[in-house]
Amino acid sequence: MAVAPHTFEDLRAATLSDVDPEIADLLGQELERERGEIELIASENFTWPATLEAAGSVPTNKYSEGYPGRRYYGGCEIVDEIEQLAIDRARTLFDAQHANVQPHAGAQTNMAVYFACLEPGDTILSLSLSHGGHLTHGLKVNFSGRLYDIQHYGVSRETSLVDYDDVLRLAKEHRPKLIVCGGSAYPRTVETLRFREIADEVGALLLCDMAHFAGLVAAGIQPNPVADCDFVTSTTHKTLAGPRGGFILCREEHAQAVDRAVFPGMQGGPLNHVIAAKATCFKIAATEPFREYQQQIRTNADALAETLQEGGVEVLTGGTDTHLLLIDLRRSEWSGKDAEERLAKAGITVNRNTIPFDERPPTIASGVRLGTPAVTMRGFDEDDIREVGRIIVSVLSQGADLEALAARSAALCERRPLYPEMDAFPTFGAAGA
Ligand code: DSN
Repeated sequence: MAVAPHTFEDLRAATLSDVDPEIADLLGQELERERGEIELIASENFTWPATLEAAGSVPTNKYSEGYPGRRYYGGCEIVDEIEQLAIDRARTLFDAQHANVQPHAGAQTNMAVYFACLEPGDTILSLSLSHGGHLTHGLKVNFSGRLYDIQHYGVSRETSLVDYDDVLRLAKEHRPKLIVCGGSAYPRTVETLRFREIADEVGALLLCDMAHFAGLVAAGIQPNPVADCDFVTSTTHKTLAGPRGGFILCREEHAQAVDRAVFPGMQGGPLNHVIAAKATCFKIAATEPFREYQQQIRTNADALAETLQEGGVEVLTGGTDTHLLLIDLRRSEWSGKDAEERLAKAGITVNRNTIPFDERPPTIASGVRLGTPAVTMRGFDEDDIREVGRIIVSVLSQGADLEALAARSAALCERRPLYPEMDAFPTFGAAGA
């Protein structure tokens, strides 16, 4: 349709660009932004065309409060099958006794676990945000910090690694009801067995938030936390490369409490279109090509850490066991904010990040967090990521020609096109027309 729709009948047949050219154009612009920048935000990824298709599908129309076979609405036969497939695939992929695939995002997964096993005022022991934790692990301005008594462990000043003896000491002192491990900016393996021993010693429950490294777990590259933990929470859109969403794995004994906490405890109607896309994401994550993709994420992360250090840029803990690493700028002339802004001018997207014992506030920060899932998804190999590392080293040097560096970033993006087939998708193809 070339002209704006005027009637109800027109609207029922119209495409997005017919109805809302402004939004269609912005979606097209976002596609071009994603294509044209080197995306190193460690929590982001470019999901598969197959999951995009599922996420943009008709179950968005369906209400289905409840769970498969136990709904409060009619007409749920098909969405029951969709959700059951997602549950079964999640359980199989991570070898879990129970899965809840309804949480809308990562924050809701942690909220549901807290609601399932804690009362307001109960004590949680978790990694502090500035040492690599997460908002929902007890930041004062977050619901978690407002509702619960939060005690934090941190990393060692010398090694920047979790000090398990100190975690045990704090656990004995504070007797938490729940210990939380995992986080958003911890580059090394989370040793869940050590946490299990500590939890058992003080009679605490254990939650691992594996949102960042779930893809590596699915591929068998990072240890699976499920056996050691009472609860495991995750998102589907980070290393796991699925749609934006969350899911919870837990032991059977907690299944009913978790399900009740999600619905009716804190969410209403599930996002059935997103649950369909989660099912597809779990199916893909069980394949050999997915394992190879995750292996390349790891190889690229190591190559990036090495190249940065060869160029004199400090990397916290000297490297990474995962997909993410932290540049430590404390001994440089730049803050995290400076670095983020300079890198953006050179065509590289990152986020500033506090590093342990940071003296700068989070809005400025002394670190930058980098991750390789998104660039690896668009096909960057070791040579490409080494070139990215050299560009970053130059950006963080005095007198860098940021325009020339941006041209080098653009050349990499051109060589490794993102979503080359996407112009065939009607929604995006019409953008800007
Ligand atoms: N905001 C995400 C991250 O960047 O790690 C975590 O929720």
